[in-house]
Amino acid sequence: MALISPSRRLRRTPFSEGVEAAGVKAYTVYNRMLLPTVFRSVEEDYRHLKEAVQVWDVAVERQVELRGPDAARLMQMLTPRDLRRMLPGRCFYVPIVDETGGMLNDPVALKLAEDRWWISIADSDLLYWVKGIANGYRLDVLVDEPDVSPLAVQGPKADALMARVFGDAVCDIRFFRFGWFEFQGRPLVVARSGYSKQGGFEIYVEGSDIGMPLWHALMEAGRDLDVYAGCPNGIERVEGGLLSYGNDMTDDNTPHECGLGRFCDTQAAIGCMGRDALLRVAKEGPIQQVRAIEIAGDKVPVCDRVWPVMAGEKRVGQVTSAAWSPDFRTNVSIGMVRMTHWDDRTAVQVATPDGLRDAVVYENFWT
Ligand code: THG
Repeated sequence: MALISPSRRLRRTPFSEGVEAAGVKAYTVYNRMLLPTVFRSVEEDYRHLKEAVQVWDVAVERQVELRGPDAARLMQMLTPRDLRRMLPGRCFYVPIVDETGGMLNDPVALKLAEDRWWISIADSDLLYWVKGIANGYRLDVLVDEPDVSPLAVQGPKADALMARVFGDAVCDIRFFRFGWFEFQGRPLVVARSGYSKQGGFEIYVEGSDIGMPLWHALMEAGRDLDVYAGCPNGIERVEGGLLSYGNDMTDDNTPHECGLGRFCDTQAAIGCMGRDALLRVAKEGPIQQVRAIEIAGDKVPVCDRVWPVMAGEKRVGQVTSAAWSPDFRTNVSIGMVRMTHWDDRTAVQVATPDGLRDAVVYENFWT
C-alpha cells in the first residue's frame, strides 16, 4: 500500500513524537487519529510484549465525557449492561447498542463519580449518537470529548515499571478498577486494563502537555526492564479473542452474536435504547456467533476483507481477523459462524485470497 498523506484531519496524539522516535513502521487510522500497528515487526513486537513491557500510544481510545445530574441515566440509555451496582472507581466493558440492538461501539466505561463518566471508545463516532440522545431527551448533562489520551503499559513487567513511576501502590489496583495517581503534581486516572491478555495498566493522560514527559519517564525508568514502544498486537489480540469494532463486528450485529451476552442484563437495563429490540431477539437466541477459527497451512495473508467460511458449497460464516501465531504454530482467527457449524471442533473451510483452506471452529480462544 502507498503512504497516508498527513493533514489536520488525521490527528496526531500527545505521544506521536515518542512513537516516531521509536521508529514506528506502520499506522492505521482509528477515530480519525493515528494508531501505530508495527514497531520492529509484528512477530518481534508479539514476542517482546509477552516477555517484557511495552508503552502503547492508545490516544485513539478517545473519551466521551458525560457530566451532570443526568449522566448516569444517559449512560444506562446507551447500554444493555446493568449499571445500577457499578461503583465509582470501576471500569465496565459495555456493549453500546442502537434502537435495533445493533452494536454501535464496545467501549470501556469508567465511573468517576455518580455525575461524571468517561466512555473510552472503539473506532466509531459515538459522540454524535450520545449528544443526539442527550439533546433529544432534554437531559441535564454535558457531553464532550475532553483532552484525555490513554497510554497503555502492557506486558509481564508492567507492574515493575509502573511502581517505579507511580509508586508501589499502583500494584494494588485490581483488574478493571482504577485509582488516582500523581505525575508531576497532576492527578491521573490509572486503571488495570488494556487491549492485551498480558496484563498491565492504562494511564488516562489528562492534558496533552504531560504526554511526552510521561512517555520519557516510563522509557527512562524501564531501561533495565527492556521497555520499548509497542501497540495493540494483531497476533496476540486474536489469540486472546479481543474483538475489534469495525472488523469483527459492526452495527449489523447484536451483542449476543458478538459473544458479549455475558455483558448484557437486558431485562434489568431499563432505559436502554435497544432494550425492546434485544429482548425480542434474545428470546430466539442468535443464529450466528463469534468463534475462534484455526486455519490450516502456512502463514495467511493480511485479512483486510471478509473471508467466507464454507461447508462444502454452503457459506456458513466469515473470518474477519487472522494471523500466524508463532506460539501455537498455526493460523489463529476470529470469525462469525452460523449455528449449524458453531459447535466446538466443527470442520469447515475458509476461502482465503490464496485459496480454500481447511479450518476448525472452536468455542474458546487460545488464551
Ligand atoms: N481500553 C480502553 N479503551 C478502549 C479499549 C481498551 N477502547 C477501544 C477498545 N479497547 C474497546 N474494546 C475492548 C475490547 C476488549 C476489552 C476492552 C476493550 C477487554 N476485554 C477483556 C476480555 O475480553 O478479556 C475483559 C473484559 C471484562 O472482563 O470486563 O479488556 O482496551 N481504555
